[in-house]
Amino acid sequence: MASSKAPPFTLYEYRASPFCVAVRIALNECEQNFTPREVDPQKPRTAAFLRRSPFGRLPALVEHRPSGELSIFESPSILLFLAERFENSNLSFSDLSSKAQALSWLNFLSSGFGELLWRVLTESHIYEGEDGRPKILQTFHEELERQLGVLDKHLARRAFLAGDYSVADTLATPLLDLLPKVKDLDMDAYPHVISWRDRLRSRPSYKAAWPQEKTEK
Ligand SMILES: N[C@@H](CCC(=O)N[C@@H](CS)C(=O)NCC(=O)O)C(=O)O
Repeated sequence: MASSKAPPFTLYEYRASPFCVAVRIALNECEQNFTPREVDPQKPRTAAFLRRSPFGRLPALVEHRPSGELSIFESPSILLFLAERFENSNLSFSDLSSKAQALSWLNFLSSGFGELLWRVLTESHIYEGEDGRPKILQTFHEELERQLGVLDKHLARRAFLAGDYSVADTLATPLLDLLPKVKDLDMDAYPHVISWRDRLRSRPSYKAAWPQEKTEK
């Protein structure tokens, strides 16, 4: 029987953003319904939105509680919150050491790999042809290859970053979807990263994050 209750969460998002995709996957892993609220990143933010996400960035997750709203911004914080909030979900940590492992990889993906990927894409697509850019791009590209090499070696001996599936894999999923956009990147050099990406994409939580849409190859 359909419930008349409003979903407990509202997700303020820019649908195509990898950080917002990661939160949708996490909500699905925790089997939580949510109301999506699309925010146009080009338009000025409302005061109400800025109270929930002080820098005006997306995603922001709001939990509606009897005592009031809880707002969380920054995707790693949202993922961590959901993992702790739903202790019987696929995201919950089995013990402190698996939590520490997952957080190490989560932070690397958020500030290291994710940041680098964004720079490579920006340099190659937006500033293509400008003086001085190719050298910078080459440096970023080499670092991306180095990081993918480390990930590949790590994943040769485990199915997921921290052993079992965790929030780190959740954030990785939409970041891996960006790799085909990187020019001159030979993904065949990273077979374990490719099988990991395929394992992540085959999860129902990923498919449910893109209703009525096709997955980009
Ligand atoms: N570190 C943030 C990054 C969020 C982010 O960069 N969001 C973009 C959408 S992809 C955004 O809100 N851009 C608009 C802006 O910065 O004003 C997170 O993980 O949540």
